[in-house]
Amino acid sequence: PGTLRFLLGDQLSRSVSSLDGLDPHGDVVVMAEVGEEATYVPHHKKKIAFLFAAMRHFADDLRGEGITVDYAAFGQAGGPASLTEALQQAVERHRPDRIVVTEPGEWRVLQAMCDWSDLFGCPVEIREDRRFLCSTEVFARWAEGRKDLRMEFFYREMRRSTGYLMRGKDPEGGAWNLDKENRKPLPKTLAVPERPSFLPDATTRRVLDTVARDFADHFGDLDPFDYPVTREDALVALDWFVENALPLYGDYQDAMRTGEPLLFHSNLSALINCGLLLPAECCRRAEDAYHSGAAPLNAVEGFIRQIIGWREYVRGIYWLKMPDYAASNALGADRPLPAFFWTGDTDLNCLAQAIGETKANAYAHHIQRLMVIGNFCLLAGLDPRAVQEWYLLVYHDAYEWVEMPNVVGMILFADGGLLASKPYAASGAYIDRMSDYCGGCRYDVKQRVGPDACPFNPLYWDFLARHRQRFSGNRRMAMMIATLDRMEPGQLAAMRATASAFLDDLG
Ligand code: FAD
Ligand code: DLZ
Ligand code: SF4
Repeated sequence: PGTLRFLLGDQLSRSVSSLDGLDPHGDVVVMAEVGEEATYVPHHKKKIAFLFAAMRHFADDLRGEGITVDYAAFGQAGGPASLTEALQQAVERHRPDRIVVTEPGEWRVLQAMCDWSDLFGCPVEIREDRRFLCSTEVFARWAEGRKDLRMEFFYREMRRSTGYLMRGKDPEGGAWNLDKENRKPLPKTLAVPERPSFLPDATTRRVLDTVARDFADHFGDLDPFDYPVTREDALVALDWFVENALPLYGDYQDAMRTGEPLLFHSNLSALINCGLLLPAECCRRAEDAYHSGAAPLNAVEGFIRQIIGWREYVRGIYWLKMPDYAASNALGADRPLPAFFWTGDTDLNCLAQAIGETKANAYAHHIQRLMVIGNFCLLAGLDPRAVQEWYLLVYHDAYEWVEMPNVVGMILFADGGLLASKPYAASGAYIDRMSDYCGGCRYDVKQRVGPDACPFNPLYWDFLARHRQRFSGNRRMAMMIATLDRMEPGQLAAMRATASAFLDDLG
């Protein structure tokens, strides 16, 4: 008997705390592919394939170090159906003195973990997840007594505590945040760098067969699959990003182009969230690129802010506000998801592109998630629970700790403004400025009334009119509310009728 170290599918890092002090002679690492995790929401096929493949490769790496790994592959007769069952079977096999785990990324899994000691009659040690640069305790202390939990203030603290892009007490270049430089539309002729492709090896091909067979009814395309699934390939992807895309990452961070899902984004989120890359090493690589002159400050600051700012901040908010956060619905939204969220089959070209790419790649970049799909969910008043479930199952990087605050707080304003100081609502003009989608759309982005009007326009004004009372006290909304109030009543009524006809047609 020694220690059982239970490693979850999103904890695939050699430096994860549950492996601290591991004795290769007496201890056993337990890993399990289980139906419950793949189906509690029916994840995109590519996400399941990615995680199972990454788990199998990680287990092989551990074995290569001489560590004993008790691994349950999906679908074996008598295999475990849930994480709890997997651990139970492992406890029966190994009779350990104790169990060590790292805290999970979801509330429901933490609840299960807290029962394990009683259930198995064995001590369970739950260790902090040190991959995050701000612990849940430190975040709670930061939040305590503050009226305003804005990301920007948190981010400055994180810059100070990590030392990234700091000159003594001051931010490199004199400003904390260079976001204003990061909103350029993409020039039509600018070429996008070609990415390396990571072709499946025999282990990954076996996983792809399993997923094709056992998860055929799940959302999304399984083929082609070319995502990194090993630590080695994850490092290649990081190097490629820093050398080829990071220099223009800032400039075109908000831009969208038909047929180019990635542009200058890193596509590292799934690798960071499952442990194959550490957030700190990604920031360090980007910072080095700035200091060596390979990437400009607006790009590097923007990238580091997403990771030590937004990423750490949403995780802090999740653990601070759960479990009640999941049920937030400040705007009383209750419309079911339209069917095209599952097919991408809609005349709204921006949504067809963003959802189509989501279906193909289990990926959409931030502005597609926020200002196209998210903006639509907000304006159309879609049910927050249904929207949460959709975002959690369609993206390869989605776990509740990161998905939920982005959905509840950032796109839906369902937490009443805890996370965002104003709703991220926009009319078609924003999408037109930042993308080439409108040129290929059957709607006219300039029109606001009638069957050919871009639906985002009437929906935007209808949204403001519906929630006028709530937003009238918000300083950041004052200009839009004033414009609404100045609008000729007949024109507003016509827009609201157009919005209403569109929403009725959604079914
Ligand atoms: P890049 O643009 O290259 O950004 C670099 C890194 O910064 C990302 O890899 C990611 O780790 C981090 N990051 C950037 N923005 C955020 C953010 N808002 N919150 C947390 N981390 C961030 N990200 C997830 O990892 N999982 C999710 O489930 C998820 N759901 C989202 C849902 C909505 C509604 C929105 C608006 C955003 C969501 N995001 C989520 C954040 C962001 O869109 C993705 O992290 C990003 O698109 C991933 O692509 P990338 O790696 O190319 O990002
Ligand atoms: C997302 C996921 C999937 C699809 N499958 C597994 C699995 O079979 N085994 C496992 O340990 N973890 C899996 N995961 C990740 C877990 O859902 C994740 O650890 C929790 O959501 C907590 O973040
Ligand atoms: Fe989207 Fe409107 Fe542009 Fe069509 S016209 S792509 S619906 S923003």
